[in-house]
Amino acid sequence: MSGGNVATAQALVETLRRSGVEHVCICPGSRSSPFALAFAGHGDIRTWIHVDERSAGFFALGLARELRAPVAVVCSSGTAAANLLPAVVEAALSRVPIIVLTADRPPELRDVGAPQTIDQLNLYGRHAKWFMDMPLADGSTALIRFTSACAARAVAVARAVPAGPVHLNLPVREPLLDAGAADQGPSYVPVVAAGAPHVDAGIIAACAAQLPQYERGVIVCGPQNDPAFPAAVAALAKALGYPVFADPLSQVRCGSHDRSSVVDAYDAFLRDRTVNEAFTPDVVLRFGALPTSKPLWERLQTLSDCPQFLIDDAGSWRDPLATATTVVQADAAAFAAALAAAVSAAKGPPVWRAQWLELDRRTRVALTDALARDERPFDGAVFAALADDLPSETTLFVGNSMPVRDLDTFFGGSERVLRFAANRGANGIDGVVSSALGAAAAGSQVVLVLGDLSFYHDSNGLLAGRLNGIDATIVVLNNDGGGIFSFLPQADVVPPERFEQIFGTPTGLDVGRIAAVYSTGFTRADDAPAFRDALSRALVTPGISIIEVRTQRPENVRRHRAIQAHVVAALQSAPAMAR
Ligand SMILES: Cc1ncc(C[n+]2csc(CCOP(=O)(O)OP(=O)(O)O)c2C)c(N)n1
Ligand SMILES: [Mg+2]
Repeated sequence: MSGGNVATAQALVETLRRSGVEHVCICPGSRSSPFALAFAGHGDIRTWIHVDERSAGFFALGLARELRAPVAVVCSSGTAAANLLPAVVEAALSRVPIIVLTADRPPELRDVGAPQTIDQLNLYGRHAKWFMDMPLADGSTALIRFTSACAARAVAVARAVPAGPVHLNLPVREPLLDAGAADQGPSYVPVVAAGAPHVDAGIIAACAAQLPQYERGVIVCGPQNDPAFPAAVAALAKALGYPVFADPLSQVRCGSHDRSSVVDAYDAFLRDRTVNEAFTPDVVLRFGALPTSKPLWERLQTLSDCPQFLIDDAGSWRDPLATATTVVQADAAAFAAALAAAVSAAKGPPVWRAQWLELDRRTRVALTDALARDERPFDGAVFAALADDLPSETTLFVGNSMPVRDLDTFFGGSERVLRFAANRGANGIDGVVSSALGAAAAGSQVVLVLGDLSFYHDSNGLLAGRLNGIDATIVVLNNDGGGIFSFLPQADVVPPERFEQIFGTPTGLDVGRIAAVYSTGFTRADDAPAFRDALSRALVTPGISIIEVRTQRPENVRRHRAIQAHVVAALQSAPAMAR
């Protein structure tokens, strides 16, 4: 039957669009032609062109996370599809809805040595929430209806809590494009009705009765991507009288919500032994993923007698510390808002909350003071400058390794509406450039800060800037290798030359030349004023602007330790903790 491929592709694309997919990343290839053309010809779907599938996957992920909506990716058969695996893994773990559409050969060409043909069935294994090997198109009404149903279902599954990636494998028989096929539009588009998050009233009543009994509580907010969450958790903190230890990626540190309970310098003050020991809450309420700060989660792990509530989406279990004594499976924002309303009459003793807020203030002053003592380029100073200078409505995207940790330590809260993002599902150093450019494609002003190896790993992603006209600022913290390893015990036991070879891995790459290859802007900033100047210019310059800050790995370790020593000394004079 003729017209099958084109009509089926058009039904698929139209149903995806009507189900909420407004963006697609398309990678070149022949086998995927019907789908690529159906997307590109659809007037109401934004198309983003990528050559490298690995970058395309991460771009889709960054875009979908920023939009909080599903994004599709289309690629050809073979290793093209295999290159999407890292992004699928990250999307699964960081709960981002992406719809992966891989073209494939028809069944008679599988496993018989046909070119560009690999086994694509369940290619992403359990990392995909749903997989369907679609039937070959035959132009029949029955198969077109089935295709539409699968497209609607794919979006529904990707969105369903916890969100994640789905995979449709699309075999296409030649001729790929049936001659003369006209766009008829689908006659059948199922609509999925998904309800708003609902929190069980019984659970709220039980928590509302129990929690006010604990005077010294603490709320810990890990990575979260729900705009409704900060205000809800602020209301809960106020109602209970608890401080909120907020990871930057929780979106609670910065914004126009009530931040009067927010503590953001805990990563530094919990490294002080006396303070650490004094941190003995009666109860912990933990929301979302595990916070970045190792001193915080290590301390939570030692609080074995303390009830710890973990509030996370139904069907998930993010408790690697195995400290949760009660797991509440609920939408975080809805739970916090409902509980805040239910305990609104209660009030904790002000001294407990106040003393952590005061310690927080003193720690931030000590950190600022320590940074001011040395003007030489330092990763922490970059984040402190960003905390001062980033305009409202900016998304700060950070790479894994040291950047996400330095963000945690050195980026204090503010009233500015800032969003924070990182690929913290699998913590890869791959795909960071593409994910950040994907976030920029959502229309946000994006500043990305990442290490030199992470930059190298996804420098292919920079092409998206030229192909798709994206504006973004990229700050490369260039310490010529993996700086994080110098903080690990390996650094003390492995001989220096072997350490450099295996862990340091200096590449000697010239960031300026990479920038030139991709025709991006480039500035090297050698001190804080030069950085601030470069940043302010980059923020108003169209296209991609790269700012390189060169630092030294061993020196970086010394600076971190000196700053920590300064904080500890400054806190010695802090008033005694309540216990
Ligand atoms: C895809 C991937 N490969 C390897 C690692 C292990 N890894 C973690 S941090 C790191 C070094 C990163 O170096 P860079 O981006 O320069 O940041 P720095 O450590 O210097 O801050 C490596 C190789 C990883 N997380 N992801
Ligand atoms: Mg590095």
